[in-house]
Amino acid sequence: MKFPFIKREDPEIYTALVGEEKRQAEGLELIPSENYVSHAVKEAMASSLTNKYAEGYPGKRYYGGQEFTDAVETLAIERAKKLFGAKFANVQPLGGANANIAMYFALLSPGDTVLGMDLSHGGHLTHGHPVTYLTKIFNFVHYGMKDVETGEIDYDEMRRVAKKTKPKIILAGFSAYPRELDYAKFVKIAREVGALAVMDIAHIAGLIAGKAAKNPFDYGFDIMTTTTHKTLRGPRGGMILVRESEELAKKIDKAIFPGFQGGPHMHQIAAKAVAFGEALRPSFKKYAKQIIKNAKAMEKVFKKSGARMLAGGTDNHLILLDVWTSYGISGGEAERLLDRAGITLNKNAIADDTRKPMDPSGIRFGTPAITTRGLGSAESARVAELMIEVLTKRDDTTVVRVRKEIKKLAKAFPIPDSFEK
Ligand code: DSN
Repeated sequence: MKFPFIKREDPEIYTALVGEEKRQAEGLELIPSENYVSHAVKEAMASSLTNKYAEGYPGKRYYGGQEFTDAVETLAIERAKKLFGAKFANVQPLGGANANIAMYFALLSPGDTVLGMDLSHGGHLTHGHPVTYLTKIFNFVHYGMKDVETGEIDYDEMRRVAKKTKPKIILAGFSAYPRELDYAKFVKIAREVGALAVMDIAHIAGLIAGKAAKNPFDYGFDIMTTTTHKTLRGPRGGMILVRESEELAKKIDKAIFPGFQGGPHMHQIAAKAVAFGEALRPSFKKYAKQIIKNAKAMEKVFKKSGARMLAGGTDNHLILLDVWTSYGISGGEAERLLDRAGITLNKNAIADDTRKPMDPSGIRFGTPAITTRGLGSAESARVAELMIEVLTKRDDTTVVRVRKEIKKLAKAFPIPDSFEK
């Protein structure tokens, strides 16, 4: 039985936990930033390390009793460095937003400029959206796509803005963009204006670690920030990697602790170490490649049906489908319909969307979680066909029929407890 202690001690939470386990087991997860972790990762998260305070870093802590925390954090750091070809790693950020915020404060003074990707073209809130407090302190300017039908970034505009605004950081990375970036161009422009090249790899960290996508460090990027729970398939958390500068690494460490955080969440760091160990296995490379193959299989189905995808398709793990243009329904309605059919994804603005963020023109979905379950190209294509059926017919009979087929697929591909060596 799962959760025997919670069942006894807290029946209300028990009911919610069991409900969520069932929802995850019986439906298919297509939110591109979600995944399923191994039981080994879960065991680390549930370990007694949650009881421990460990402010500081291995070998230099502010509390006693650090024999095992030091071993855990050192292993996490060493594995992260190996995975990403970094000289330094800070594994303490509590999440991706924290990692980005600390990175800005480590590298910038108030009023300094950051040139990042426009949120409406796929960037992230922490890349300088006016709703964040970051914009009260730093000056964010943006670049975007030259052509939303191909996804090509406007590098000429990036250079022009960079020369005019003299940013201290040129930031690459996204949470809703389906193409690979031209990293050499980013670095060239950064060097021309004396900026640091930083990439937020949160979405594609697993693709990079699994060598299914290019590594920005190979092109001279200085720093990468990331979450650890998306394609990388670790526990919820963040991380900052520095390619080679010890001076930058020291600034980052200081910004994380004592700058922004207190006691590191050692149970999460242990889980990060376990997940990084899994990502170093040969099977992780297969998984990373298959994520892209599965996304391509879905792309093919949508392309054939004449649907409009942002950038015309995908090079990575995610697709942005313009359901408003393709099927005449809003992203919100599509999200709800597909949820009822057992397919979980999220509504998402399509570049330069004229609809509101709470009910935009598109949906965003991806293949990391279904790939972890073992679905291949044929099954991914079938999921895309079922999505089209729901989005075009929209009646209860279709929704119920598709839900049944999704449940069958989910049963045939259960969430794994562990991964191949
Ligand atoms: N919430 C994450 C995502 O879904 O992409 C980004 O922070």
